[in-house]
Amino acid sequence: MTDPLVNDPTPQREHLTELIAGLKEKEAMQEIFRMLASGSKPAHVMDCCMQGMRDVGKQFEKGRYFIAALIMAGEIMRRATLLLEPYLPRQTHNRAMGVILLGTILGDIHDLGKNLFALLARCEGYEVVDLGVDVAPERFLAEARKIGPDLVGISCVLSSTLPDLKKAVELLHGELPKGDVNVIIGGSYVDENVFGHVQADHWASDAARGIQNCNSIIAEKKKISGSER
Ligand code: B12
Repeated sequence: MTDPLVNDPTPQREHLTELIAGLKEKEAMQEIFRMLASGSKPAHVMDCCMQGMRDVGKQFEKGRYFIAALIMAGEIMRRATLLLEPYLPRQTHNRAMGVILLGTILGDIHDLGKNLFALLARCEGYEVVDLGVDVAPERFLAEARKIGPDLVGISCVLSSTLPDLKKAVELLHGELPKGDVNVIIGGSYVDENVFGHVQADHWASDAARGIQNCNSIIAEKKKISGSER
């Protein structure tokens, strides 16, 4: 069976992408309604939105868009996520799948990707404790000690935050009992190189893959604790 959250690797460029790239908020919302009503998968609609957001970023880099455009794009994406939410499949477990402590790293106030990951994680049955944005490495550690999560998810979009991302992972690995907590990092700045540099346990290029990783980590944890009994 195909996973409704994971998309085809090469989605076509759609009208919705153009609308978001052009910051056409009203038309973009209408297009999302139209796509969902005509049976498009939520994951596909989300991919179109993400592509539009990347285009906004490129225009900003080229100096064709300014900060106001980033703010508008952020608002469009927030509304798009609200429209998509009712269409996401929800798991109903008696017990939570596990607990994820989540936040965006210090210095970074981007939260749309983190919120999307939190939304998908809750749909999957996880309990998510969201610390918000601009979270210091020490706070990740203090909250992890208090809550005892199965996983810590850290979102990172800005390159300037790399030292704090590394510090957060080091603190969590160094100060908590070995193997207690798995750290998963994500966000548009995170790639294989960043992952290697900060030495987190897992990384994901998008939220849906992040959830798949979390499921594998939890399944592995359950296998280990079962064989230790
Ligand atoms: C919208 C936006 C903003 C909005 C954010 C609004 C908000 N509430 O989040 C505002 C206006 C605040 C903003 C500000 C800035 N921004 Co900005 N912004 C963007 C933009 C256009 C879109 C980001 C976005 O929301 N994408 C949609 C979400 C859904 O995607 P995402 O974050 O990648 O998340 C997905 C995955 O990465 C993953 N994921 C995310 N987190 C996690 C966590 C885990 C655990 C997992 C598993 C997965 C995961 O799941 C998500 C869904 O698949 C990007 C362009 C881009 N290419 O991304 C620039 C961009 C990120 N911004 C940029 C910059 C430079 C800035 C500013 C410094 C601009 C300025 N001069 O002030 C400030 C920094 C403010 C700060 N201190 O954080 C640069 C960053 C460059 C870099 N690598 O350092 C970018 C790339 C634009 C560019 N090309 O230059 N920005």
